[in-house]
Amino acid sequence: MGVVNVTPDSFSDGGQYLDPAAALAHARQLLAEGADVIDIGGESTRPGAAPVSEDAELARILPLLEALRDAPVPISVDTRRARVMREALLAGASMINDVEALESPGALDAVAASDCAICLMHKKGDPATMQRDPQYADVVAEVKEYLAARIAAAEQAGIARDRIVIDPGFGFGKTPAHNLDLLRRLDEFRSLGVAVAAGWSRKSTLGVITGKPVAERLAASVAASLLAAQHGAHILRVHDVAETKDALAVWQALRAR
Ligand code: 7PJ
Repeated sequence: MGVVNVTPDSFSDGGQYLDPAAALAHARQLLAEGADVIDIGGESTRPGAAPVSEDAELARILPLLEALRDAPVPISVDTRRARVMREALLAGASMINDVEALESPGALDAVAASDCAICLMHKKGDPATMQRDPQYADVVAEVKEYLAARIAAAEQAGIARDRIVIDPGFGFGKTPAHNLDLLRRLDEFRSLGVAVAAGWSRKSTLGVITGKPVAERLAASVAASLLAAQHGAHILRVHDVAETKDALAVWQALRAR
């Protein structure tokens, strides 16, 4: 899953693709590199991000969705808001990626009313404050219990299981130690019986591990994505599609014998 942020403030590529033409060119680039899904975001959810109005979020993503209507792969929209979900689905999105796991008012119904795929992500707290000393007794157990409950809520609302993806939400209210525990034990999420997604690309835990700023985290991001795949992830949410695919190809060549 290749990330296209149409935001002025996303932590790794904020501002680069705010211009619709630049965002479209970037999406086409990720498609050429072999992305299997494009994930479009119009609201930054990074720690400390400023909120954006619904209208502004829609104004950012709708032109890109229209331009990608003929894309050969599913287009996902990263949003927490029911109205944005509904409009995005009308404009051709076939997946919703929600860092609030359909908790906002009307979100379950907006997704249930369509046949789109849905990624339910765990986060602890709000983006503004979530990195202030997050605490868990057992981070894997707590995140898994939350995602199991959200799968149940989605099914209750009429969303079939085979439409659902879960994501432990690396970096969303988690310390580096929590993120590493979740990665080490990622395969335990597979027992929930739905596809598992993982997003490590350029995240701050990689900066803590390598001591490098966000612009220099490519190798660490590729390594973390490969490890996530080896630990059971089905979908990797990444900024650097070509490099990640090369790493996966080496692993797959090793396995195919
Ligand atoms: C994630 C996400 C993630 C899913 C962001 C960033 C911060 N959606 N949206 N998983 N992260 N499903 O781009 O690093 O990890 S926003």
